Amino acid sequence: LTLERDLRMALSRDEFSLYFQPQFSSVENRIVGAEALLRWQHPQRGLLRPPEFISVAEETGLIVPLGEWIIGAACAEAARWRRDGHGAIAVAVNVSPAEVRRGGIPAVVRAALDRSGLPAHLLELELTETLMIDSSESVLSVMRELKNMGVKVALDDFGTGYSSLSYLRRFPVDTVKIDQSFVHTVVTQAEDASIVRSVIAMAHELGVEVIAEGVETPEQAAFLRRHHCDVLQGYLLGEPMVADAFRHQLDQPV
Ligand code: G
Ligand code: G
Ligand code: MN
Ligand code: NA
Repeated sequence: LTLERDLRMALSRDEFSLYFQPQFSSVENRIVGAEALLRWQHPQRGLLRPPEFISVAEETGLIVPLGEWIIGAACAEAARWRRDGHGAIAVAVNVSPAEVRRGGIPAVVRAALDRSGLPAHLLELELTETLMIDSSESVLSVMRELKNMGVKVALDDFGTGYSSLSYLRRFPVDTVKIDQSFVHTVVTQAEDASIVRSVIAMAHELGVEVIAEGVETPEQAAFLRRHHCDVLQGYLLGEPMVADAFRHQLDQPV
């Protein structure tokens, strides 16, 4: 209850911020995007990560204004990278199932793009497979609206759901993000190596881009490059960082 009360005030008190984790092209080894990750600087509890408060935000409906803030802030930041002359750096935003089910996401995205001036193709929304288990018709129509705008859709935590492959067939997905649990064991477990190789090959046949998450070792990165994974993300390449630090990293020559 106190968390709910605090959450209600957090937006007006400007306590939320976005961290950015770099995403690298595996071929060129340069930054092609960043995943925005929400943080809450709680006045007493310190820096909180989404698992500590996002479910409360969903249950109370606060996820709607919060989600609006997140998408707006992410677009504004990515528009700034572009104005600073860094070329096409995309921003990926996590959207929770509750946000999509409540509707209104396409309008929120439209407003954020208009306000920021960010080209639609530089915004990617990360949806989870849990969203697609039920409510598939309404989810499908949201995805189509986003696609018509030119916004990209990524399937997050890919491979952890019941029927990941069927989602890929049914939904208009631009990108899959191979879940960390596969990436972490890709050089030690033959089965996971097979799964990752197959997912990459299959996604490419369907014209879907592949991002590997949770890349922590040079061996994992080498495996993924060898099997033509398009984009790498993980502590090896860069941790989530405050906006200033990410901009600073963009300024560095590779
Ligand atoms: O950095 P990490 O601890 O941020 O993220 C933990 C979890 O929180 C992940 O599952 C991630 O997808 C989720 N998450 C991070 N940022 C956001 C956000 O802005 N909105 C939503 N809905 N989830 C987020
Ligand atoms: O659910 P989602 O994939 O959006 O969550 C991403 C989460 O993974 C965030 O909490 C982020 O901080 C974390 N993360 C990012 N890179 C790595 C990594 O290399 N290793 C681990 N263990 N976690 C990571
Ligand atoms: Mn994500
Ligand atoms: Na993920």
